Amino acid sequence: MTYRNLITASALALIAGASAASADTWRYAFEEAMEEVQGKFAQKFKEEIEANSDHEIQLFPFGTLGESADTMEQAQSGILQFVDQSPGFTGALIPEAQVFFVPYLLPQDEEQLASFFKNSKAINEMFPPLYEEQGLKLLTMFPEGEVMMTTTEPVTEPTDLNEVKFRVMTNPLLVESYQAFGATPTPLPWGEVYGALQTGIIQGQENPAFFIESTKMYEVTDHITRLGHNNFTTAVMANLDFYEGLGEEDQTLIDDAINVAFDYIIEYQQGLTEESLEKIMEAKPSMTITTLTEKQRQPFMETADDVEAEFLEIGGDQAQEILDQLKADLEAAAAES
Ligand code: 6CS
Repeated sequence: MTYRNLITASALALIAGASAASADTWRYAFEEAMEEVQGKFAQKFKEEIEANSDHEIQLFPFGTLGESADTMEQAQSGILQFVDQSPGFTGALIPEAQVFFVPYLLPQDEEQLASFFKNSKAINEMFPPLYEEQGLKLLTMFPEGEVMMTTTEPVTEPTDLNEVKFRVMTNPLLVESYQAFGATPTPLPWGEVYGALQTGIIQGQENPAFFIESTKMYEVTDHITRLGHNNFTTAVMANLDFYEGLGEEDQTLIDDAINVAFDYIIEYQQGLTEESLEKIMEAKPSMTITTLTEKQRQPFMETADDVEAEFLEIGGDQAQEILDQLKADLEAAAAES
């Protein structure tokens, strides 16, 4: 090799080295299994990032890094670059995020919901600074489906929840909401729910149909009740220092991948609730699925004002502004559809 070629080869090696150094590995944890909704979103995000850059995304499904409280700590400290966590758990950290547990606030119509999450000023403009105070960059929030109760005894009215120890996520307003429904709310991390139902420590829990099916909640409860009180909301965040330390190109890469994954997950969930309920009935034909009538829903709906008032008490400094904006956003989404 001539001296000149040697110099060129060394320069090329240096450039290759430099670009290899900027091909980073980013860690992303979520609260569900790989083939559940959060896992599907994460897989699409990974696919987009890896197709459009040299970066690699390492996915950590539920259980691999501990419970939700653990992954949140890891994301805040920068061990994880990305985390998916529901306000059901983040509500204790960001009081305003408890707003998602005012019953009957979110609509059931999936198109309306998708439009609300995509365009909401509360979600896209008011929540991000609140997450930033906790060292987190809020990237998106998305719905995961109608929340249903699964219980060991049938439920058609609040008195049926009397004495029922009902597992809820560790969110103070969710506790209030189940108290208002007449139950004895029992906040537990997800990993303890199956065992607690199996051993009779609790007699009920709530989740979307896909999760009731995939986590086999029907094995340890006998009745599903659809009271239309909520839709499961989740949020994807990045560690704030990590995100702010990136160049504009990488920030755009992440934002674009989030947008693609958002559209994908909305489409992925079309028909998922009914398919999941069918699978549950195939696996356990004795399971009952009861959709409460408007009249039966009435006493549950009547608790909403008190829970909303409680939100204004415990929902942080911006509770009122967030609630007002969220309602305006919901009205806009309803008008659009
Ligand atoms: O109930 C829970 O704790 C869990 N439910 C869902 C749908 N996703 C993750 C969360 O941990």
